[in-house]
Amino acid sequence: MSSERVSVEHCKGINGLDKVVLREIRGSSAEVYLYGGHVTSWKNDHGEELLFVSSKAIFKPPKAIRGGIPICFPQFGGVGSLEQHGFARNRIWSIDTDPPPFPSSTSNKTYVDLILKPSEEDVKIWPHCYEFRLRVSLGPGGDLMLTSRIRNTNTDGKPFTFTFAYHTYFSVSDVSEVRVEGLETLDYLDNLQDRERFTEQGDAITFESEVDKIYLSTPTKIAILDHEKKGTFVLKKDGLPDAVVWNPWDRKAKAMTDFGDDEYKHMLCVEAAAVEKPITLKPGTPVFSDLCLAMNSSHFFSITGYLKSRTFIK
Ligand code: TA6
Repeated sequence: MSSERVSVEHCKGINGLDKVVLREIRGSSAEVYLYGGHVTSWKNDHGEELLFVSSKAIFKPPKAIRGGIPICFPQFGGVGSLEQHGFARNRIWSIDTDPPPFPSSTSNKTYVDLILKPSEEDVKIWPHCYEFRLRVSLGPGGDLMLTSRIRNTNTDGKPFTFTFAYHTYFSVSDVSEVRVEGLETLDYLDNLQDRERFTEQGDAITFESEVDKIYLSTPTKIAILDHEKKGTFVLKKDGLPDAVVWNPWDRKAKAMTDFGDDEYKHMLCVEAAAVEKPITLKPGTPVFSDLCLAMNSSHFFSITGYLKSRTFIK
């Protein structure tokens, strides 16, 4: 292992579940559980946790971990024949010991490669063969990047179609003081009104009640401004046209057994997703979906590009 990569530690987490801890030279870190290929921690170089994980989260299959970055695949939400948000988030992933070459250099990053393939049971509920490779990397500045490479390995030449989301739970100081920029004036499907379509108003989005919206064809950059923290999360996405914004607020919070009654005040989900137009993939070339998260300790929304045009959707 090259010197940069000594900061990759394989160890046991809660309930003895396998996890990988990435540490970056300047002090930022991230934790990924093989259960769900699930990032459960991302800390900046002051050791401050940037992701929300519920104090009541259950780290035990088949329950998905409440918080961090669950991966919704091959189905987002409850629309479809599968369980809510698909099954990737409650399967045990493996370390990918022989990943194909990565398109862009990650030489200065600390990273881990995970892989998920269907079990015989999975093929019974979703009759497709695939390889889902996930690279989780931590950049020199503490940026967290998730890159998914999904390949259809059906031997019968059949394509498959899926929806997808990085269901990120951001830790915020007070959700009623947070603003989201980048989704103004866009159309969205309201999950609280049978996915009826509406158009968002022209100002930054603020929160005073339950929200569950799927914003369509959004910009690749979205900012979450946390005034109290004097910080801005910058979310960049590639290959994922939509963005979901969710906060259960008080009533739904009380109804969730793996979520604290008041925890809704300190989290906001902003999810890079492909929901409106499912992705169809023929056997062969993989499709990429990138998510890059950065936390800028300033109010000013800074634009640093991680954009890459790499979509092979047929
Ligand atoms: O992403 C928003 C959403 O689809 C909401 O409708 C809500 O159900 C949330 O996900 C959490 O879903 P979960 O299955 O993790 O309880």
